[in-house]
Amino acid sequence: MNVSPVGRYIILVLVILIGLHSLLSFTHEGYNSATSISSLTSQWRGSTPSNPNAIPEDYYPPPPPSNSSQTDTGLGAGTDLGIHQRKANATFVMLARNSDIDGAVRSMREAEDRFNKKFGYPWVFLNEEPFTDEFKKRISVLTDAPVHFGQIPASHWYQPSWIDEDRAAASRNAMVSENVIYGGSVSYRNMCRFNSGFFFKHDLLQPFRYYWRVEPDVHFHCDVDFDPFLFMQDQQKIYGFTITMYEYERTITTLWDAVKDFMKDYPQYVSPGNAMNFLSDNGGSRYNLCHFWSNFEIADMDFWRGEAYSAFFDYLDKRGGFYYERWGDAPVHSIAAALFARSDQIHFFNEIGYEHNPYTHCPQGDETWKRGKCSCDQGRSFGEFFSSFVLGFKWVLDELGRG
Ligand SMILES: Nc1nc2c(ncn2[C@@H]2O[C@H](COP(=O)(O)OP(=O)(O)O)[C@@H](O)[C@H]2O)c(=O)[nH]1
Ligand SMILES: [Mg+2]
Repeated sequence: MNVSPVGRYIILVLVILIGLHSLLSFTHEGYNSATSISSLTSQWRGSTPSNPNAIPEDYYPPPPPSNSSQTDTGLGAGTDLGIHQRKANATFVMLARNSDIDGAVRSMREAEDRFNKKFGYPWVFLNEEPFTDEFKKRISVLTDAPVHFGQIPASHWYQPSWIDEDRAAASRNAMVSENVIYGGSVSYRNMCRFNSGFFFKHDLLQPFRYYWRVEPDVHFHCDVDFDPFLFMQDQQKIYGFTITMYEYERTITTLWDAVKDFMKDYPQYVSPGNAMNFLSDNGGSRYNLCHFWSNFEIADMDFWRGEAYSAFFDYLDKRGGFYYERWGDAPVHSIAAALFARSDQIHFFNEIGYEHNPYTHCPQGDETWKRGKCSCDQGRSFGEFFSSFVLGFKWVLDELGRG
């Protein structure tokens, strides 16, 4: 392999940095805990009996009846048969283009195999253009559950006329020249604004309260034998996630200023017991860029439809940041869930093995991983390593600043 001198330097620097990261993780307890992703989300983590956040045993199907001669019902102590006869008011939702068909089929196939063929929740597909007959045919064949295909109203999708297009174009061009991912794309901005403020207003979603967002080309690595929708409903959760991430700061330069202004203008919407400590390391003056990765969401649409979020979305929308910058639905949803709900209403679904390129969440805890017959490798969670690596730089900089 021919590597240029510059390439060699880059590889050398990377090797040194990775080595230093590993060494510091081993030798410095403070470094290790500051860079551990699990410590970031520890308030929502579960899976061990000592952690009350794990999905309660009652939500799993009872074990099959034993062959012994005892008149054993086969039901574990405390099993509530009722749970297995109830369903939540919920649906899957996927936003997709006709050209996404192959990836959409792959994602839906896995969601059906790993969960939904046992539960039969409906699917809603949305697109700003009409779905083709081919798309509908290849999707509908995958399930016995109801499937709905809807077109998004133009007013929910396209850049509004009150946006100053010259200003928006100048910002896009600047981002292109800085190689910001999707920096030049208007359709990506339409998508982020739609996912932030409009999908739950679509006619096809009106009958439903809870949704599970699925994207084309994602993977579900484990059997999900419990009903996460029912869990959300019974436990009054409003937002469920599997992966947390840092936002690219260049895309949300003024978002946190807008959030702080909103909190000043509408203090009544900021919830007691909120999760501000997930968003900020200094009580709210700076956003630490943490967010739930929203390509996976199991959440309560009534929260998005409620007074606090409606006011919040309108406030942000008026700032124009979806087009003058490139605000994503992930930080917007995450900030709202963390501020306008109690932190105990946000749930980390450790049990759901999930992958959206390039990151995977593989359930932690051997029992959970085995029970789910998971196809992911627990030891190779690149996302967690990468994030801890980035956190490592932050820790070193903070330490230098302090010193
Ligand atoms: N109908 C439609 N769906 C889109 C468009 N752009 C993105 N999507 C969907 O929006 C979701 C996020 O887009 P994706 O390209 O995966 O963005 P990324 O995950 O941030 O890289 C996926 O479900 C896409 O299928 C678009 O222009 N039209
Ligand atoms: Mg995606």
